[in-house]
Amino acid sequence: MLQAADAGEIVTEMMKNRMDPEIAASPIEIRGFRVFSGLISRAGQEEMVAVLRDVVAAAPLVQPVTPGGRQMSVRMTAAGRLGWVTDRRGYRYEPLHPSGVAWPAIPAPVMAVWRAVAGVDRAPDCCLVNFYGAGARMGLHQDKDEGDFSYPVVSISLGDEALFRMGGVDRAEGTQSLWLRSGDVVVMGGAARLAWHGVDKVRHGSSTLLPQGGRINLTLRVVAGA
Ligand SMILES: O=C(O)CCC(=O)C(=O)O
Repeated sequence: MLQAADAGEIVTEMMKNRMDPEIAASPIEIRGFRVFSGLISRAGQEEMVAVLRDVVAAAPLVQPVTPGGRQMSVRMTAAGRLGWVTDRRGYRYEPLHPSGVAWPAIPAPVMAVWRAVAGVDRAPDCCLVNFYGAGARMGLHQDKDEGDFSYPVVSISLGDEALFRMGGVDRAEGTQSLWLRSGDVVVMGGAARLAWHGVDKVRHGSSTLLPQGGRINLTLRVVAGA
């Protein structure tokens, strides 16, 4: 956990990056998923989109296929030391974008969200960037390609609203759904770290953050040992 001495610095960093410290201190908990509704202000979201444009310029979005050959509806790229990729060879983390270039660094405003909510003294290795255009969704899955599940996954929503489905570690457990809005942050840690989750649908055009509509989701992950 972060030391108490860091708390003041984290609040200062939150304010600088237009997060609400009161929301950061009082998430709601659903099945172990910690939900920070409206953590990032509209101005903060706009700043984040601006820096993400640089990420996408350096490492363009790709529409990957699963190991089974099914094309995903979501387009993806990444930032950080490692990026998550999928193709016929499998799901894995790679040090290079499929084009052969290194992934860009995780932008500072995104790192600030990690520091505000992750509660661990370790930086993430990967920021997976998912872009949901009209009709895109993500099936129920577990995030389990990382080497150490003691660190949380931090998920940031920007743009159109998404119906996020949360289950348990056992796929047979029931699920519960929640509409995630732009500026919301979800932490999947502890009992929820290996919980099944997915995005059933996105209300295309429901947010004005992205001029053409669409949703960006960022997931920050520690990929220890990779
Ligand atoms: O888009 C979301 O809210 C969830 C993304 C996700 O589950 C993932 O990238 O593993």
